[in-house]
Amino acid sequence: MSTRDDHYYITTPIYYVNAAAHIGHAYTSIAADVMARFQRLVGLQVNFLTGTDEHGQKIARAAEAKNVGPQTFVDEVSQTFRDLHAGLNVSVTDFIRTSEPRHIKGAQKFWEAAAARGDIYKKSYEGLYCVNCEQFYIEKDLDEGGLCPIHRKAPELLSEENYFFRLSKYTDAIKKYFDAHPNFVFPHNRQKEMQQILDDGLEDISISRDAKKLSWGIPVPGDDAQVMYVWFDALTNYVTAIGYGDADEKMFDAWWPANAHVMAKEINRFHSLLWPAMLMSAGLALPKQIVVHGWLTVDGQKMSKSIGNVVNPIDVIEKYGIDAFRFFLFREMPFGADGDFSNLKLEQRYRSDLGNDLGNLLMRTIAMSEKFCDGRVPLETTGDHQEFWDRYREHMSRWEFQRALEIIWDYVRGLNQLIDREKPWTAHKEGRSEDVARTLYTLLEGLRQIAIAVQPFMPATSEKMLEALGFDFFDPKFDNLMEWGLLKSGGPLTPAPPLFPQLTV
Ligand code: ME8
Repeated sequence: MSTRDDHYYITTPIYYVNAAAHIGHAYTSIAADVMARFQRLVGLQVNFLTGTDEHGQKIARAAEAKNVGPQTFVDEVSQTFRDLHAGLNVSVTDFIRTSEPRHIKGAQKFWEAAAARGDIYKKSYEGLYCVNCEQFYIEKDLDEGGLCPIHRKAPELLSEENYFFRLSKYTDAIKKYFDAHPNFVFPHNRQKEMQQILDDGLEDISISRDAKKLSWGIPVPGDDAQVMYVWFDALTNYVTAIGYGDADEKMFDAWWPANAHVMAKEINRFHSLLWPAMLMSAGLALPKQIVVHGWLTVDGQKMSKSIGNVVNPIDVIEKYGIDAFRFFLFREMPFGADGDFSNLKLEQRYRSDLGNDLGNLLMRTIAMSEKFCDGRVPLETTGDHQEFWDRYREHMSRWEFQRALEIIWDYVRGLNQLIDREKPWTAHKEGRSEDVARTLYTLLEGLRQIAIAVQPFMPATSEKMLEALGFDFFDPKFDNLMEWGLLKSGGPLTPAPPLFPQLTV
C-alpha cells in the first residue's frame, strides 16, 4: 500500500450560513460520518472535512436583514454548525470557513491558475439569477411562470460586466472522463442525468460579481472591482482546506484527490460538471467519487419555514438520543434516494429494532452470563462469520447502508433465535454446562461483532456494548476487529444499563 492508498479524504458540502441547520444538513454530515468511520474501521487514515459557505448575495442579505455586519453574522451562524456537528457525533477532522485566510489565499491561487490557462475572460452579461441557489438560470430550465425549480421563486434580472469561465471548453474532456469512469457519480442514475447535460453542451459561466453591487466576497486577484462568484469560491474549499495555496504542498499531495464529495442532488451539477472543469483548468486531479443523495422530506412534505415543518436535529436527539436518529436515517430509507422523516416511524424503529431486538439481546445475554457463568466470558468456541463480514464490507464500501444494516439485523435476530432454540436456562438446570457455555460464547462474541459492525452508525451504542463485554475497541493488539474469537475466556462482563430505554411519552 502506498501512503496515498491508506488515506481516505471525504467531504460534505460547506453549508450556507444564512439560516440555522436542519435535519437535511445533519443527514449529509452523518452519512459522510458513517463512511468515514467505516474507512477507519478497515484501517485507513481519514481526513473528514465539513464547513461553512459564507460569501455571496444570500448571506449578505441575511446579515443586512439582521442589521449586523456580514463577518459578525457569519461568525455566529458558523459556530452553530460547528456545535451541531459535535452534537451529531460526526467525527470531522477539519472545519473550513470560506472567510478564513487559508481559504481566501487558496481560492485566489486557484483563480490565477485558471486565468493562466487562458480560461477566464471578461464580458457584459444579463441573466436571471436565483439568490437562494446563487445561480443563473436560462429560461428553459425555469418552472412554469418563470420560477426557480428548487425554490419556486422568481429569479432576479442581473446585468453587469463579469469575468467568465470557459466551462464550454471542457465539455468533451468531462464526457471522456465520464466514459472512462462509469462510477464517478453515485448512484448511476445521477451520472446519467449529468451525461444528458453534457450531451447538450456546457456553456461558459459568470464567475464574478461587480463589487459595487456585491462586496461580500473574495476579491478577484488583480481586480478589486470584482469579487468571486460564490460557487467558484466555495468549490475550492475542498483543496484549500488541505493546503492548496500553502508554500509547502506536502499535505495537499498526501490527501488530494478526495475519495468522496457527499451532497444532495440539487448541487450535483456543480460538483460533477463545474468542479471537474475547474480542476482540469487548474491542472489538478479529479475527485474519485461524487456521492449524491436525495432529499429528506418531513411527514411526506418538503421542509419549509412557511409550512412550519423544519425539523431541528437537536430536538430529535433530545427525545430519542443521537444513535437512534443516526440509525433511523439509514435503516429506514435507501441511501441515495429521497426519503421521509417522521417521528412515528422513528419511534417504531426505536421500539422494535433497537429496544426489542438489539437492546434486549445484550441485556439477556449479560444476565444469563452472570447467572450461569459467574459474569465471565466462557470457554471460546469456533465460529465462521467471514461471509457476513464480506457482505458487510461490500455494502458499506458501496454506500449501501440500508443493506448493511439489514444484514446486521439478520445477525441480531439470528442470535435472538439461538437463545429461544437453545434455552440456556433449561440446559443449565439439566447440568449441560458445556452447552450453556457454547451458546453464551456464541452470543457474547456475536454481540461483540455486532458492536463493531454498528459502530459507524451508532458509535456511542457500540461503545456501551463493548464496555459491557469488557472489550477495548482501541486496543492496538486487535488489528482486525472483524475476526472471530477476540473475546477471551475468563474476561469480565458488566451489566449494562438499557441501551434504548423505554420512551417516556
Ligand atoms: O448548497 N434533504 O449549501 P446549503 C437532504 N453552500 N439533504 C439536504 C436537505 C434535505 N432536505 N437540505 C439540505 C449549499 N441538505 C452550498 C454548498 S459546496 C462547495 C457548497 C444538505 O446550505 C444536502 O447535502 O444549501 C444539500 O446538498 C446541502 O445540505 C445544501 O446545503
